[in-house]
Amino acid sequence: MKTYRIALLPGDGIGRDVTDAAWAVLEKTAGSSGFSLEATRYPWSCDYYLENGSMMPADGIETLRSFDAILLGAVGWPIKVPDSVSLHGLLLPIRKAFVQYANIRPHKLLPGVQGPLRSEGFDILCIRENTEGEYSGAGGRVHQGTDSEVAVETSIFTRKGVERILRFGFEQARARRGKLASVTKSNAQKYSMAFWDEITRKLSAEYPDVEVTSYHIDAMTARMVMAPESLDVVVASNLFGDILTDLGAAIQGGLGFAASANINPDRSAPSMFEPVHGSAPDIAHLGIANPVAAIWSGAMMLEHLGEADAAGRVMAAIEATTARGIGAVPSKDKTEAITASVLSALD
Ligand code: GGG
Repeated sequence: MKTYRIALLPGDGIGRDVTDAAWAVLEKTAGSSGFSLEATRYPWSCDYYLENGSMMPADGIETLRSFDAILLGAVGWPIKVPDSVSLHGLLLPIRKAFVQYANIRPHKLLPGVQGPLRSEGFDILCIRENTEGEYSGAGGRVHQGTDSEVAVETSIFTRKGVERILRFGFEQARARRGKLASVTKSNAQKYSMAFWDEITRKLSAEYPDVEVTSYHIDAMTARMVMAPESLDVVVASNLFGDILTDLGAAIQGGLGFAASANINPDRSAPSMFEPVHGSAPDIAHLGIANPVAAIWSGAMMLEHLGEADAAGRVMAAIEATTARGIGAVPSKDKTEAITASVLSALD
């Protein structure tokens, strides 16, 4: 029997609650699908930082490299560790080291979930550049604490990085409804984002079957609210993609429904799967976090591992659950009840 080795990084806050839920569903699915999953759990988190002075050990990346995939909960607990330290200490280094340059985030309404919009028939695949851009971490501060203090942070856009994420987007659009929206702010950011637009135009010649439209980020935020059904694949930079996909989560009913996959398309290193939401310290360990986004992320992991039938079974179990109204309304049902319903829908 095939066994997949999975690194589990529950992280902080509700990350721990929803990872347990997702793992229960994945294990049961594997058991009835002819493969097995073997989890190795790592406690890397803000608590780990307080004890050890870093978010993960010095050989953390090398430890993770041997796994088939990584399932992560959430990172951050700002009263313990500044958010910039926890993010740049765990999530971002993993994405960069494993060249997980495509962050895929689907936005659509699950059955029974009431979104805030009039339009219900949308199905958007946001693809966020995940290794460079505004989250490159290049910058510094001088004259700290004085009136002359200066903070500089440089966004880095490389031809290789922009071309590969756009190409990934074109391929996804080709496999879906054939429409690609490329998002920048190139009227204001006249070097980096004009460069992105230029590469979009160049690649569009290679994909004559894909209808390409370039949007400014401000226009795209309005479009996602006013006419989400007009969108198919949306490709954006690291920062813009991060922001747009919280908006995407909002139109699909809330952050508890937004799943994501950090993909290494070349498969030269493990990919990582995580709900879009953060650690939500205010509701951590109260048993009320919605595990749907984490379970859906787990389904994306199975799909990536080549277990498409099992992934489809998990999605069907999620849909059967929300269609019955369980987990469909934010904060109404307990984590345990939603998980139990998904588990029983797998029978
Ligand atoms: N579950 C992912 C998580 O912990 N998100 C918190 C966050 O702020 N992430 C920033 C990012 O995805 O770049």
